Amino acid sequence: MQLSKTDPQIYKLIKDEEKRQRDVLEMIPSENYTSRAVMEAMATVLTNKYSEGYPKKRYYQGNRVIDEVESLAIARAQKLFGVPYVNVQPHSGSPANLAVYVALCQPLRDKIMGLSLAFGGHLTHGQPQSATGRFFKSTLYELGEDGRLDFDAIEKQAIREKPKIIVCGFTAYPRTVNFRQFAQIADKVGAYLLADISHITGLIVAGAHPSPVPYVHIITTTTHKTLRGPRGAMIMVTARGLKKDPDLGKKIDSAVIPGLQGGPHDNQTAAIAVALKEAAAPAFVTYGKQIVKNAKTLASSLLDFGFDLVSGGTDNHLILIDLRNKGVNGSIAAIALEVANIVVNKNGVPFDTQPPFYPSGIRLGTPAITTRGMKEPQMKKVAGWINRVIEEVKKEKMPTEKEARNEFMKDFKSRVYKNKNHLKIATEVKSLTARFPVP
Ligand code: DSN
Repeated sequence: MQLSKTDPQIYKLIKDEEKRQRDVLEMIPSENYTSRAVMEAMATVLTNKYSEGYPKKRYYQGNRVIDEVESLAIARAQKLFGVPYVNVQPHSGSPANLAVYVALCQPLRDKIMGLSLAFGGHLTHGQPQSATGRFFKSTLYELGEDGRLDFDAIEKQAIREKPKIIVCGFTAYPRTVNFRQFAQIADKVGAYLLADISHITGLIVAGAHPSPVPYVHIITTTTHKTLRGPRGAMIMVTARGLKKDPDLGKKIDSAVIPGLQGGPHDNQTAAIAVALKEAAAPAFVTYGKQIVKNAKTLASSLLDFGFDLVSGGTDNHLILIDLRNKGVNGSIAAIALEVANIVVNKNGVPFDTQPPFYPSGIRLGTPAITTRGMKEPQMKKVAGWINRVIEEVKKEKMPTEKEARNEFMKDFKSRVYKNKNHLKIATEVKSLTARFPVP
């Protein structure tokens, strides 16, 4: 490999990361392992090209081949999702969402209504810390006490707040999203309905989650989560969207470029096209369904160990554990689990009494370990390991949030890093992951 000679430092770091990804149980629900073919498309001469504009309407010469790449990616997405319009250029999910707001909303006047980050929404669904909540007005909805969408409350809020766009789509919601109910509310108040399906795209393609296509106007998705493509994003407009606004596609194209971006990343576009072809193959249906079977098995084993799962379980690829009944903080649990080679997120839970930096829960999912071929028997093992780690962590006095931010944490962490229980589990995990190769 040329890189090992020209830049041995970076080469070594890449190899180290390759090993880390191979050794651990990668259970962050937004992560996955792309295929070799996707990575090959990423690492090509397509990275050398500029192609501002759209196929056949470019501001740069020399785009004969790139036009074909982008048109192919668009055609594959249109067919896979059954939508008339697709833009494959957003560099990632956040710019894709911003592009939709730029296309449809007047700054500081029109309102976006999305789920609050603290309840499993995303920064770009109108959070005040994000440009989407600073450049536009926003109103954030919350979940009900059962950890599920409360459509009565959402409807009342929509009638009161009159949003221009309602966002349905979440980063930490373990249940099926009822797009039809959202559509009824959006129609009642005349709002555009945007489904950000980033987390569940692969499940939708596999038929393991209902599709939003018959109900919403616009869909955004990243391409690297359950869809298993490269980092990137797409914006789609449905037939229903074009019926509401025949210019919707054109408005979104203009919002992406010249509104927000210059040139697309053409190597990324090619890799998205490859991922879409892979997702259209019958094996992907089996994959998507297995993600859900694995998550359900993991959830029921965790319940058997007395874990408190937000909403009581899962219908999709992810599980949110409220660790308060175990007396363990989510950040501390995530650190200890990583020592045991189990990689998850610390995460807030609905009605969390702790701040986001030091939240009460962890979020974990099955997309990446399912890509490795793991099935139900392995999920039961994983639940057992998680339980053993948490039982050990329970013996520690939890740092306060203030301690977690200062020197005290160094000592605490060094104890966790040397914990014999966690290290023993790390070895057991490694002997399992060694049997399930990454692509
Ligand atoms: N970072 C993604 C996630 O982990 O859910 C959302 O952008």
